[in-house]
Amino acid sequence: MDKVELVYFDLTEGATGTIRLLEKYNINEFYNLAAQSFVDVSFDQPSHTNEINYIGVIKQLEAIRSVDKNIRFYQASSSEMYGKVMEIPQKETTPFYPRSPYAVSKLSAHWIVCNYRESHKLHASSGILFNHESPLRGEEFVTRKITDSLAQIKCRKLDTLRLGNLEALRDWGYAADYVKGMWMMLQQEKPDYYVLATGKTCSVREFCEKAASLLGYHLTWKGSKDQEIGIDTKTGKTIIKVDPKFYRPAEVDILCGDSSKAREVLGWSHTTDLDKLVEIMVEADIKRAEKT
Ligand code: F7E
Repeated sequence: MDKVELVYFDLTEGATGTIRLLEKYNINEFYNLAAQSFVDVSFDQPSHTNEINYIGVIKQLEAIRSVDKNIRFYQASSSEMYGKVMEIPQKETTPFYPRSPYAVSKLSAHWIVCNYRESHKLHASSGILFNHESPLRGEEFVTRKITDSLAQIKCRKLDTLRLGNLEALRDWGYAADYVKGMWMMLQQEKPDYYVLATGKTCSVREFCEKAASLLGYHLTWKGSKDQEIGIDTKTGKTIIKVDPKFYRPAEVDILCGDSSKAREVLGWSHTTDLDKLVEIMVEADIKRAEKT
């Protein structure tokens, strides 16, 4: 930690803020992971989302272009760009069909990075990362919301977990694997873009079942779509309720990535599968719930 220095920085500030930072710290690798990253919020805040996720990226690229074109840049592109998917699994050549202002802003940024790579010869790479999770994930995202809430229910600190669409399918991986992949991209002689994914997909419902089972629950589902409930068969207690307020105006039904290119060029592959990931998250959340 003594090698890390935290500084105040706002990527909407303008290229001059970044220029000062780049000059002061003599940076040689720049990882842009900053974003308005809540997909559902982007439907209500489309301009703000675009300002950060797209215009913010242009400002960083312009700063690098002025200070030192040898600074290597990583852009966090997103599997959300595939949206209403044109093929399964999705790879680098799959056409994009964004389904939210968030996804549109990420796609714009993806193309501007490609443009700076081609027109200004910047070493700018993008990782099209499928969902990557860990105990550090915010509770606004569904995996952490599930593991945290179920752990709290187990410790009698919460009554029920309310969720939206249980049928959405996601390719969930472990964030630590993906961070390594980002670094690998910037170690390449040539900049490029790569899909990082596990190649397996699982529904929100199945994720709930996996997490619940690790906590000693066995879920049975009852009721129609908008009023479905998840009951623990042993106790008969309702622990999950569907709440349509968490539905999105346009949903991404299925994401499943093919990271063959990353495997072949970078030598990257994931090391932690979904079952292990759920275990890591549940273990961390039960410890937290017991302490608080
Ligand atoms: O939703 C469904 C929801 O918010 C996953 C971001 O990091 O990964 C993330 O985007 C699915 C969706 O992640 C709830 O409708 C059901 O289908 O965890 P999420 P996301 O939207 O896939 C991508 C790669 C990014 O780039 C994003 O920045 O779960 N779902 N019930 C719910 N989702 C939430 N948040 N809350 C619910 O109660």
